[in-house]
Amino acid sequence: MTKPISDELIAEANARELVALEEDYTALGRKLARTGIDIDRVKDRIAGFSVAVPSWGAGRGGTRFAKFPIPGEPTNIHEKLEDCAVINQLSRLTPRVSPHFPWDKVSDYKALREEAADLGLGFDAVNSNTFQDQPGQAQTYATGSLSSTVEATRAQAVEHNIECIEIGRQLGSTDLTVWVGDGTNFPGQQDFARSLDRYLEAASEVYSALPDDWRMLLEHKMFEPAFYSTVINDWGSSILAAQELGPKAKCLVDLGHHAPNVNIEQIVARLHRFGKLGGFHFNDSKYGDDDLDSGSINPHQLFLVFNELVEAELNPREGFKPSYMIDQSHNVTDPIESMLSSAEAIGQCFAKALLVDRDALHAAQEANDTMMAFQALRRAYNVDVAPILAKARVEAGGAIDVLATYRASRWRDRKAQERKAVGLGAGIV
Ligand code: LRH
Ligand code: MN
Ligand code: MN
Repeated sequence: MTKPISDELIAEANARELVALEEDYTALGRKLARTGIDIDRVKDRIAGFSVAVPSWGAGRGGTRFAKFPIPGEPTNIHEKLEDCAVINQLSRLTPRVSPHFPWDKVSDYKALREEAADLGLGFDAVNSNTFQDQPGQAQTYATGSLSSTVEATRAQAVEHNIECIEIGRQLGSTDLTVWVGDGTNFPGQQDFARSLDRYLEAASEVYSALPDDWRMLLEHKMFEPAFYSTVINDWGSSILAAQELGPKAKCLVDLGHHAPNVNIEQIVARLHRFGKLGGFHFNDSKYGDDDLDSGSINPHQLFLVFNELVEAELNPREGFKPSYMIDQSHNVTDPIESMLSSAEAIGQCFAKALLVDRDALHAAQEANDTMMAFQALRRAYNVDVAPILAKARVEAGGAIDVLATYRASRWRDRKAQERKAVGLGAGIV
């Protein structure tokens, strides 16, 4: 196996932190034991937890105004995989990469899978792209894709999604994530009902091509690029479409794709209640689909989402198998550093949700003791769980201080010598 960062460097960095970590872990273990929690069991759950990283997040993002590349940025899927391997090697939380097509197109997917495996990585959900035109493409997506009024355009979008499934099979994926930007900018531009009819008919053709063990994850988004109406605009349209398509169709919740102030944790509980919670695109947002780093704006919301996920896992109803992915745009940071920090934030929220005294919470809920129900959540949220994550990491060969170790490795400087420079231009959506 190829390790991008040397084990010796990680071990040296860890040696400087180990005594302090043991002290902190022991102290936290004592504190948690007083409330009947075995810290090692929480640590074991963290050791078994993972979140996929997006191939497109490995490069510097940008806005529609500008992109500011950094030296050493990856320029193709091979270099992106290397950077993703660094994130996983240090964090031990991100063993899978979610690819996007045609952005990550190569000629040999079997070889790509082997290349990833050699770096200690597998592939997560494949993402199709029918929101941009590609050079040489027969039909334009200017009129939409799966919902376009143009039959040949819909057929092209269906074909692209089926090709993504085929690529995904070769990569070892079992989920196809479908986000369409289809929608309108003017009242009257399209008929709401007929647009959805066209989407459903085309999406059902994609659905029919899914292998038995695959899922189709429908990702809704309220607006952008369409600013008046979007075909799959919210979780309501998403779950209705998923119910119409069949049991393999589930809903994917991108945290930045909702109306401001929407109660996302309640949406999570609702989707789970009806067996339709398929997965997440984690990121954070202040205004819209900002794609900011997970937990950087509203870590409490992220905790509340994980609180619902822990509840859902305890009450599986029709199963519980959500895919966890990061979907961020790193405009002003080194993407590796952002994803290290984000994976940590996501893992911390999961750990905190595991600390909630569920018996106390449920008893308070039954007794209508509002304050004590809230305090059950508050107590868990207030715990600094960093030593649990660090301990799980170091036991799995990762770094105690992921960012300091990454900087000590001088990875980006070294890559700046080897990789060709990225061109200027607008970023991704
Ligand atoms: C759309 C989205 C979707 C795309 C990704 C690049 O805003 O969240 O998941 O595939 O961004
Ligand atoms: Mn997304
Ligand atoms: Mn988005």
